[in-house]
Amino acid sequence: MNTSLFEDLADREALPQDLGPGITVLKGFALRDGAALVTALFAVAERSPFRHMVTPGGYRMSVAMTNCGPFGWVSDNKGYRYDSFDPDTKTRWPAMPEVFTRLAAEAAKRSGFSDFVPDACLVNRYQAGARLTLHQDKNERDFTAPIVSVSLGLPADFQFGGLACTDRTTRLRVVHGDVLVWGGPARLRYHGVLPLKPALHALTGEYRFNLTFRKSAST
Ligand code: MD3
Ligand code: FE
Repeated sequence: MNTSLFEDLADREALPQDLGPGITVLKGFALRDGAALVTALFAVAERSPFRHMVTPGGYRMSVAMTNCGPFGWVSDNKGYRYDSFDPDTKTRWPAMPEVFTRLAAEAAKRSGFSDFVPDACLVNRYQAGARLTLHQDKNERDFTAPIVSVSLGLPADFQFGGLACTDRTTRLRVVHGDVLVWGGPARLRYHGVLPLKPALHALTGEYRFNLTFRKSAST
């Protein structure tokens, strides 16, 4: 039994309903598969290496990225988009590992999205200081599908805003194995990741990785 008012208040911070409708936090959902997911993502990065993409405005992103699956998210001086080819290797992105697809579908199902079939998985790699400024994920053609995020390695703090970039934001600490699903009314909410704090993780060393599973194409 939790008898302390302060503990109750502190615990409320982590409850999914506090983040608003359409957001499901599955603490530790990927823990059992953690090592397999990390091994699979290293294999993906061997074929399509991590790179720091450049924003249309000319800034080098602090987060390094790669992709797997039929489509990959890319950014360059021409804009943001999904492409079936890796611009660096000029070949198709590596296939989505089976352990990725299965985990994403299970997490979506648990969150009320019964047949989520992602066609893109963006793999983000953070090292100390790397961050993602507040943004919306709106390059996908189908906003009825959710996005599933899997955190691996070092912890990070997510920033959640509203549907307008000026809406106030709240924070959520995510650790290795945490899975977040956002869809429906939350699908276009602004979000970001605060600068990674330096530390070491047993499986990933100095890095945090995030997998985001998306349905980029319609039908
Ligand atoms: C959406 N990546 O790649 S989603 C991205 O940790 C991206 O690398 C994050 O945002 C990362 O586009 C994982 C984080 C997130 C957090 C809260 C949200 C997305 C959200 C709240 C509402 C909608
Ligand atoms: Fe995003």
